[in-house]
Amino acid sequence: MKKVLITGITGQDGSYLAKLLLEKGYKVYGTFRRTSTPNFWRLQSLGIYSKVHLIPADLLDMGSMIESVKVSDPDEIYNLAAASFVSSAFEQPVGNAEITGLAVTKLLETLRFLNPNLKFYQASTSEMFGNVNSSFQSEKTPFNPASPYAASKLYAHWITNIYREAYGMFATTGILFNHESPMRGLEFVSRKITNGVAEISLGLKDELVLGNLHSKRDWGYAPEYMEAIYLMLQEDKPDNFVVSTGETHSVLDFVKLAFSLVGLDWKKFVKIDKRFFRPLEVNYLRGDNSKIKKKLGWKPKTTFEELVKIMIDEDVRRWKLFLDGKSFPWDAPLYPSESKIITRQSKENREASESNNYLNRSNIRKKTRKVNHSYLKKIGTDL
Ligand code: NAP
Ligand code: G4F
Repeated sequence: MKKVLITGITGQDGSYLAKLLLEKGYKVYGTFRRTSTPNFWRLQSLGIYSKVHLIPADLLDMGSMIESVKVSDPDEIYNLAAASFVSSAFEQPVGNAEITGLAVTKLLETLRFLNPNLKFYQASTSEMFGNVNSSFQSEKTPFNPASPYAASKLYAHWITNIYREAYGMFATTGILFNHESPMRGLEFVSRKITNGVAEISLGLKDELVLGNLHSKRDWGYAPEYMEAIYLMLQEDKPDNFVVSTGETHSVLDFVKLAFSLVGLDWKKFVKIDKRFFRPLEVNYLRGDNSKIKKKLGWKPKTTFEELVKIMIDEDVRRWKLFLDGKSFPWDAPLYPSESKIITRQSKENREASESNNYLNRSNIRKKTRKVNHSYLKKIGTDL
């Protein structure tokens, strides 16, 4: 049975990827952060919460990341964890650089030492293109990042390419354009709109406050993008791939469509607040997906109109459940029982230590002693 480690399994992509890989017969491990409010609603909603193996780890804590690799001993790692909200990277640029950028080098170093033969995926982003003068962005388009998040991701992207070339590691990147779903966080504009429109349509709210309506994005459907990244790691050689729909739409297009789907006029409800504008904006993104189509046979299936409808329908359904007195999964956060979490003390961890040759502590100790011994001999002394 193939084993996979997904960093950021609690996020939108992590949860869909976990579902996909479980369906493909993988043993799925995922890292999560211990927080005061548990964040397992996506895994619960997708019905896979009890099927994945959870390892507490934080990208800021290298020891915990090493531990997660050691315990899972994976064939493939998908590094999806990141501080992924662009606006908040302007608020916390240093933290973002450490989590989204530098931590990737630490992870690659860990793999270089522990298991340079496994397959590694890095979640790169179309944000790295920033504001460019090309109507489509491809793997060959020069990068011009326009946010601390994009700069951090670009560093991570380059370091992944460097490790591939310098050490021959299987290190692949996917340059994914925006992808959305009912599992998207509420802070991102797509879910903010569909959730807000759902509430308005049910009389729970009477306005939707947004920022810049004129930027354009290439919006795809998240589960399909997880198929694309899975295909990347089934290749014989590592590479960089753009994943996109090839279409672009403005935030205003999204708003108009969302309101029209519930039969309302957007102008009556949408307010603009400067609070939601960014110090620097990426105005236009549209990806050229010809490489992935040609090399991996992947292509997007869900249209923009279908995507917005999927999200609106699900948000309306959730709010109706709420009005009927039934809870959302995230109203009843479930913390995994301690027996489900693999910790440094747990049996599974101890077994992994014993069985992983490259990490067998007694082996390491023996080797160290041997090296010291011969070194001492060389310099004319011995114990
Ligand atoms: P997401 O929903 O925000 O999920 C991010 C994940 O990273 C969460 O599981 C989060 O854990 C985890 N995380 C954050 N900080 C961490 C830390 N310090 N240590 C360990 N884990 C941490 O993002 P997503 O939409 O699934 O995106 C997945 C990846 O693809 C990200 O790297 C993102 O930057 C990149 N990407 C996304 C898109 C897109 O359109 N969605 C496009 C291009 C690239 P918590 O649940 O505890 O917060
Ligand atoms: O939904 P957004 O916050 O996504 P953004 O900034 O494009 O980033 C997402 O996609 C990237 C891939 O290109 C990922 F790498 C990244 O991790 C993330 O998943 O904003 C989209 C657009 C922006 O132009 C923003 O200014 O919507 C505009 N917008 C207008 N009003 C708003 C709002 N964005 C948010 N979040 N909230 C608003 O009220």
